[in-house]
Amino acid sequence: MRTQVAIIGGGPSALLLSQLLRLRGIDNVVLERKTRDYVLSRIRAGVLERGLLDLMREAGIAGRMEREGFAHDGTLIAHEGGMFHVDFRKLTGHSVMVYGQTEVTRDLYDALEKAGGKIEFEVEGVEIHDADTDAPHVTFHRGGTEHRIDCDYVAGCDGFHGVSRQTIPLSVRREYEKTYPFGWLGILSETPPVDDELIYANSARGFALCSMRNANLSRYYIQCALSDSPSDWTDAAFWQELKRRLPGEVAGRLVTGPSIEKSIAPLRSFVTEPMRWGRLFLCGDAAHIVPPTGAKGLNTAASDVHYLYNGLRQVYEEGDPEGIDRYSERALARVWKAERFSWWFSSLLHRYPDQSAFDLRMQAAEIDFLRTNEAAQKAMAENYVGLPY
Ligand code: FAS
Ligand code: PHB
Repeated sequence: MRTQVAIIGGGPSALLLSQLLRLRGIDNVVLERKTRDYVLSRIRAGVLERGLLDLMREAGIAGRMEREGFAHDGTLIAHEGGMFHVDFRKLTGHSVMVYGQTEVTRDLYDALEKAGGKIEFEVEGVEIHDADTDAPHVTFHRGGTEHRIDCDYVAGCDGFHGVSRQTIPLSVRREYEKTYPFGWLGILSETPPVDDELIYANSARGFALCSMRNANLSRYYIQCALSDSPSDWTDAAFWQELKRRLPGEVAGRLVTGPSIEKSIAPLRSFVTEPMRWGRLFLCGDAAHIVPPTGAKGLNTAASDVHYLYNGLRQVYEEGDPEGIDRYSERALARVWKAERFSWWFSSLLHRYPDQSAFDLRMQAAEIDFLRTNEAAQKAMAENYVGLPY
């Protein structure tokens, strides 16, 4: 088989890139190691930045999001029993959209299948060959048969545990990492959200987040120990702990119910440089990871897709390699700002085991400054709605 762009991975980065390329007549094949249902079963991001909304419109898959998504003009931040609102719309002129990553991925799968796009599920042993030459190729096997795809370029959209980043020699790669001494225990429940807005809470017992997917599907998170597993937490224990971390007037109106999904995500900040090696381009979680506090994971994958798609379009349509030659530089400039915001927002809202009394006072002063200072709120809002591409 031959294609112009071989795309490794079948998550949101891969599917959005595939859809955009296909609309410009650039042939591509997506290689996903799991099944469609498995990919859709992973409950992940919930908040979409303006840049991703525009990309979805450009990709022609924004219809259901426009109908079913919830525009949010701000967020609530709770601390020590009090709560204040940061008004994104007033401060930046923009809002964010609450529409689950699962739904974005579903919309992309539907578009790919409707357009007759090429995706191979349940592939095994993907290997990227000769990425540092003008004639790369990819091999994989399935059901005991080896397959080869010759291509012009390879997009590594296979997430943090994928093969693409590992293909770049260690002598070329520079990796930056910070791990956090806690995780997020998240649940989905078919209950009405506790508030119209998201609520980020810093409490003496740890971080909590109240989010949602629709008027009767809520998403809640609490900071938990890394040693915890979902089975350590009954629903009753989760709800009790969540209520203890929220202001009383919020806890009092929380509607609880059985969890329909319960999982723990570790928190990590990670970046690999460069995001290009020869004709291999890393995109999304394959290149970088953020703690989910700032809702930047999926959204930063989207900005990578924007830069890579336009670079590939430029080389195929105009014969100009400028976009792909500057891909890593452009993508990383925005990635590092997302890393900074996610690290800052996580530092602001979580309780760390090694925090001194002074550290806690600094955290409280930072939250109070955000509560009382419009410039501080504007800086937070600009990052949360998404910095320009
Ligand atoms: P993905 O990891 O989504 O997709 C990679 C795909 O590649 C997967 O389908 C995988 O099966 C496939 N793959 C891997 N190796 C392969 C191989 N060798 N061959 C073929 N296929 C291969 N972000 C937020 O903004 N908010 C959140 O609340 C949030 N919560 C998260 C919770 C968890 C548990 C995790 C892991 C991430 C969370 N994220 C969140 C971040 C998440 O949304 C990612 O940023 C987003 O999935 C990135 O998309 P992709 O880059 O497509 O990577
Ligand atoms: C979610 O709804 O899953 C969500 C929202 C905001 C975040 C992280 C996760 O910062």
